[in-house]
Amino acid sequence: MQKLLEEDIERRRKAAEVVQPPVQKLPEQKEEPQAKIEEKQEAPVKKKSNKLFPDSPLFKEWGGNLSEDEQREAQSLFDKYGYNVFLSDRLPLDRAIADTRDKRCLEKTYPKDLPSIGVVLIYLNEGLSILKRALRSIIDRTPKNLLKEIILVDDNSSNEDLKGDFDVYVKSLEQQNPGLRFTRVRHNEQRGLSYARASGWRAATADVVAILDAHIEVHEMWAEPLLTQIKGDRTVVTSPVFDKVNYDDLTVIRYEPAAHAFDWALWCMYESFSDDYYKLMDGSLPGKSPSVMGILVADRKYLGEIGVLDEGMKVYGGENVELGIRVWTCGGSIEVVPCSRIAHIERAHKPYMPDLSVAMRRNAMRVAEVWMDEYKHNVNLFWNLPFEVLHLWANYMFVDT
Ligand SMILES: [Mn+2]
Repeated sequence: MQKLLEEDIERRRKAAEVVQPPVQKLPEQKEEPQAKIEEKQEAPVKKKSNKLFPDSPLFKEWGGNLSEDEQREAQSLFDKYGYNVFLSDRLPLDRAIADTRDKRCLEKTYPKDLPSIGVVLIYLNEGLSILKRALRSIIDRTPKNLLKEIILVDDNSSNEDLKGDFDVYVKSLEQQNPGLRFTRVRHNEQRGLSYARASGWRAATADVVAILDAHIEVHEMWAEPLLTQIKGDRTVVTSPVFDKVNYDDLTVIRYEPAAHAFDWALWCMYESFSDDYYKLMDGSLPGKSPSVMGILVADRKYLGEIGVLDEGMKVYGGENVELGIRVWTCGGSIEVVPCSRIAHIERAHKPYMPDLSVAMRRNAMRVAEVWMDEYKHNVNLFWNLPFEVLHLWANYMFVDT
C-alpha cells in the first residue's frame, strides 16, 4: 500500500512535470521536419560515431551527428543541468522563436500608458548561456518605456561562471541600456523558490513585478497583454501561457492556454477553463485560474498588501498553490492571459535536489495547515500521512529491539 501510494505520487509528480493541457496535440510535428533536414545536411560531412549513451534521454532524438568527445561533453553538461547546455552554448542568444499566439492576438491594441514593469529572474546554478538568453529576450522583447528594471536573484549558486563571466555580461548590458536598472540579489545560503521570489519582490520598484524562472525566453509582446489586465484591475494576478522548450533539442512546442489548477496533493496541473469561458469562443481572451504554475506578474504593491508569498515554504513545490489560495481568499483573482507567451524549458531533472517529494510533501502539509481547515485531512490522506507515521513507528520499534 505504502509502495503503491509512493509510486502514485511519483507518477503524478512526473506527469505534472511534463503535463500537457487537455485541448492540444498539434505542435510536436511542427518543429521536427527542420531538425531532420539539418541531420541530413550534416550527415555526409561527419563520420558516424558510436552512440555512447544510448539510454540517455538527451540522445533519444538529438545528437546523432556528434563525435564521441562531443557526446561525452554534452552528456556531462546534461547531467549537471538537466537540459542541453551543449546545444544552448551554440545557439544565438537572440535566436528567433516561433510566434505561438492565437491570430486574434495580433489584431489587439493595448493602452499607451501602461504601468512600468520590473522583471525578477530567480536562478540557482542555471546554465550561463540559458540565463543570458533569458535576459536578451526580455530586453529585446519588452518595450523600453515599460521595462524599468531587471532584478537577478541568485539563490546561492556555486558555479564559477555565474560569478565572473556572468558579472561581465550583466555589466555590458548595463552599459548598452543606460535607462534600465539592474539589481543583483545574492543569497549566501540556498533559501528556496518562495523566499527567493519574495526577496526579488522586495528589491523591485516598478509598478508591476514579473517573477520569472531564469530558463525562459519571452515572446514578442509578452508584457503588454499582462500589464493591460493589471491596469484594468490591480487585484488581478496574471500568468502568461507557457510554451514548452524541449530539454534536448531546445525547440519550442506550443501549448494551448489552460487554467492552472491543483489536486489534493496540492500539486499544480493544467485544467480546462470554466464552461463560460469556452462559450465565448475566443481563445485569445484571458481566463480565470485557481492558481499559477509558478511564474506570476502582479501589481507590486497589491502583492505586498496580501503578504507576497509564504517564505516558510522550502525548496520547491506548493508555493504557487499557496499563492493561488492567498490571492482568491484575499479578494483578488488569477488570470491566464493567452496573448502573453513565455517559452520555458522543462528540465529532465532538477540538479539542485534529486528527490523533491520530501519538500513537496512538507510544503503541502504547511498549506493545508494554514489555509484548509477541515479539508486539510484530504491533503494528509493524499500524502499518506497516517501510514507514514505508523511506518516510522514500526521501524523505530524494530531497530530499537
Ligand atoms: Mn521552471
